[in-house]
Amino acid sequence: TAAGNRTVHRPANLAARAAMVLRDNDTGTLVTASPRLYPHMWSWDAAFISMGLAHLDVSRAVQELRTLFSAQWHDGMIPHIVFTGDDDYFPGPDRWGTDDAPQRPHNARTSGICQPPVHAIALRRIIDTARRTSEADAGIAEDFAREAWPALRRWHGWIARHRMSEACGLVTIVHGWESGMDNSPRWDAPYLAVQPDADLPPYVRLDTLKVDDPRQRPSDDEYDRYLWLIEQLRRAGYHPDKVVETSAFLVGDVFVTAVFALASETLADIGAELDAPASEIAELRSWAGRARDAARRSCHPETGMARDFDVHTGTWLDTESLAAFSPLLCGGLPTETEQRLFDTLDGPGWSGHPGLLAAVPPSVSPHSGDFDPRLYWRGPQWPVVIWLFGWAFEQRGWQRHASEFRAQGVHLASDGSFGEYYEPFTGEPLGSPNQSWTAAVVLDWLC
Ligand code: 9YW
Repeated sequence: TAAGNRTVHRPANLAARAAMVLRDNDTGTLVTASPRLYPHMWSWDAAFISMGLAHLDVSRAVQELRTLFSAQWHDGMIPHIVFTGDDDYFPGPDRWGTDDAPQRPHNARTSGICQPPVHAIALRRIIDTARRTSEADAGIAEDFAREAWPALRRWHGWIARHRMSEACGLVTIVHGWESGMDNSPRWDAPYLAVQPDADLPPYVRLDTLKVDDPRQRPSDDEYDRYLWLIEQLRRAGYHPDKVVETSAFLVGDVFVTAVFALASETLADIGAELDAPASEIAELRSWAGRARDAARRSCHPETGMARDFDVHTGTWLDTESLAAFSPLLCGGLPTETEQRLFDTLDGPGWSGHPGLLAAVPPSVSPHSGDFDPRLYWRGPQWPVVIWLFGWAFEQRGWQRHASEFRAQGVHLASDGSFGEYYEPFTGEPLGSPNQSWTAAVVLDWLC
């Protein structure tokens, strides 16, 4: 059936297509983030992908996380990319130059930064899905949870040890890519201080050759800054403390902070179910508490919107992006502030904008001067982020909001193309088609 010139698939058909995308992108041990644009494993993609896989095959789902965790650095960091043999992506492992870092894993080539820590949330979702299917599946998921517990604790410990900023309490990032929201206007001001010099080795971008319209991707000027930061990380030998000392980009990220709080609490709950040592569970809950407090303190005193913090300039960043709603993920706000944030989220600047095809928040408010409906993290809607907020709402008992996000998310993706991101007014899929994490969250919404 067609609505306007947009094809709309029925739920059963949409779920079958989503499953097909995950199968097609599966190399056996990992599902690539997308077939052409991203032929490798990305850290937070792998988490979302694994919970989609759980609806098809629980053993295959845990294998996905096992592959990712086997590339964990010796210091605990989970790297943002695990490279396959394919070299059709830039920057690849040679450009990252991680082979000389003493903490790198020896069985995989990886990038040298991280991404939002959503992995414990994926594990929770896999366990819950498996428990609904069969006792055997529940056993597979729970055994894996025991196996993965030390890796996940070390990962959260790495963040707590190296990235919880004394300046603002937020979890800091040393590259916009660590936020997962690469070219968000959130980072425009901090990137001004990233000034590549003549030492930046030359390079050729491949991403712009693989999308229909390169204007849907970050600009060349932005790429120079991204590559310059990699140069700095490389020179710091990827040593976690030296990286924080030397990076020209050092920002407290309120979204990563809220995800860390939510994931730490979720991991603690899993630990309690598995009879993990009480001290380890308490430690996770204390990290969650610190992160939640920091997210609360970031809120603008009048609007209640949460903010990032530029550590180098000591300033709060008031950008109207979806990250401003991050405390709704982890809780910790006074009821009144929380209600105000919800009203803003439902209002005409966000999900309630009358022009939207699907009533879910875009990455940037259409009322903002930074809004661009076709440009990556500067306006389009991203199904994975919608999934994350919807799941958190459900955990917190906000059923109406949770089911609204699910229904509208499915509506957005019902054309069956599994776009990387969507033009919010027309629902046109943008970036890469058959993006694995989009297929995974749609499958989860439908099952
Ligand atoms: C890139 C894989 C990744 C996501 C990021 C997204 C994009 C990679 O794709 O970054 O080369 O631009 O911004 O969040 O993990 O889907």
